[in-house]
Amino acid sequence: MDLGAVTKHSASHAKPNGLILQYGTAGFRTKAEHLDHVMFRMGLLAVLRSKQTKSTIGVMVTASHNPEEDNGVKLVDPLGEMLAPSWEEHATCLANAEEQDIQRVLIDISKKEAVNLQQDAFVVIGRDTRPSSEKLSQSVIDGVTVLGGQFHDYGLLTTPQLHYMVYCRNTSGRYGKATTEGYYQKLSKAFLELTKQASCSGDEYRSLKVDCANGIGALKLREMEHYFSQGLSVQLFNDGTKGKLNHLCGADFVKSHQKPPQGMEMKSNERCCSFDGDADRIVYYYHDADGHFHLVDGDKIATLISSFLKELLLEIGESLNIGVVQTAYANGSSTRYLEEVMKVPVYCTKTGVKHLHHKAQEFDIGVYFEANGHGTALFSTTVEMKIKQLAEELEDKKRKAAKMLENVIDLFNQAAGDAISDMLVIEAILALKGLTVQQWDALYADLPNRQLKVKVADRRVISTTDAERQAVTPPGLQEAINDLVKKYKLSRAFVRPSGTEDVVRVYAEADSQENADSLAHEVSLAVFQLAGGIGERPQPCF
Ligand code: 16G
Ligand code: MG
Repeated sequence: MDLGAVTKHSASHAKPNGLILQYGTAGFRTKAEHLDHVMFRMGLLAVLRSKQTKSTIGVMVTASHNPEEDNGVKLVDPLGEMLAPSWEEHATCLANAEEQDIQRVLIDISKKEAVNLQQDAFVVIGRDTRPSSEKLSQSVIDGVTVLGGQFHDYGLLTTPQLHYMVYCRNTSGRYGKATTEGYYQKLSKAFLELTKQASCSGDEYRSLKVDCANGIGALKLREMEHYFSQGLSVQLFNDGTKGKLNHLCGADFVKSHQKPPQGMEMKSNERCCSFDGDADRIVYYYHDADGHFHLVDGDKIATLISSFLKELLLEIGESLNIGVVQTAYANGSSTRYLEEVMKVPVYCTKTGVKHLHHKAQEFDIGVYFEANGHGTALFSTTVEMKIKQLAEELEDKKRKAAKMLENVIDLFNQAAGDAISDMLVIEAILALKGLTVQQWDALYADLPNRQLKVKVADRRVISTTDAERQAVTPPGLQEAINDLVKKYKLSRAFVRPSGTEDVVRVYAEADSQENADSLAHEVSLAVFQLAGGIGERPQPCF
């Protein structure tokens, strides 16, 4: 480790005075102009992690659904997973170190993690379309090279594509080719093979409007569309040629405002979907004949996918254990439907893909989705091998079902939740089952719900347990919430400190929209009073 060179280069990526950042739910995120030093230092850290794991490590420059002025960075571990928790701590430590302490922190991490500094290091880098991303990814590269790491800069990629590249490279190409071409081919081939089995090929099933949040999803979907156009035609909106990234569009906007994005022409009963700014989230929606907007969120996606997988397994005659993983934000109706009607076990974890992903790995087949549209289905290696074998051995209908399951396994990006691969799986299932978006939506009716934010002096005063469904501190808060919830029917509410913004989030659901709004408001007031609210008292805004 040439520490002299580190010090010299680090000086040109100076840390703004007094700035403290945390490696949050999905990496560092803040205003782009405050991130140059973080990028450089994450380049350094990626080299150490690569040396320690003797594998390729990924660095993604993106702030997902945040405003265009923000940016962020996250590291991708060898099998495409999120960075291990102990390294998140190292990341925070390194990002906040004063200039004169950087050498010491690097040595400390290397010692603690027994990094062999003689080992080669290889880092792959991707970035989203933000104006600041190109320069920031250069700072990552600076960090990588100053520690003697090799790198490949993929340039513009969706976040899931970078996860895919890392996974491919660390499995010697067995999973797929580590190029965008390899990604397009793998997914499109599986999609086309799967949809070939669909008996109804009516046009209404085969075209989809996609709101790309004016982000990277538009570029990549455009590159990819001719690979799968025999099976699906996509019409792209908010493709970045005019509008601003994530502004009044994208999955986060649609989910949180429960209304269509700007710039999308929706006719009644047409199937539409939105990606977020780095294309790892997807939600569906449509307008009914009366002009009412209907959101088909991550919970309904999980339901569609898990019921399809269950049917295939039944056909094949295999009893593998399927589990569905959700968070506290999952609509109560979805949990009830999954457990009571579909008879699949449902588990709840803390918010953030890494928590759901981790839990989903416990099952033969783990389907995980956040209500906001982050998710995928994971298949254990044993299951994957077994299905491939059955697809060769079985006869007739069983063989067909096994082949279809094999296609589904190939379609899901096993390295991460991926809007593009989720979209193709959903489109294939709808075509195979001959379902319209309305029929899919009608599986169950969502309970009316409301999400609000409360500003407090220090959101860390709120701590939670039971997968964020119960507040432990401050004292009295949970009791207050319990009392409020009792006032309404079919009601539920919880609060948690955000992992990406300086606010406390409030969620409430109840038997009517009015009641959900009112419960959310009352819980906000309790947070404001008991957890040190600042600024104006929360107002009823509905
Ligand atoms: C991040 C997470 C997302 C989670 C959200 C919650 C990943 C890739 N992304 O965007 O899963 O839903 O944070 O944000 O893990 P919050 O803590 O501000 O509510
Ligand atoms: Mg995202």
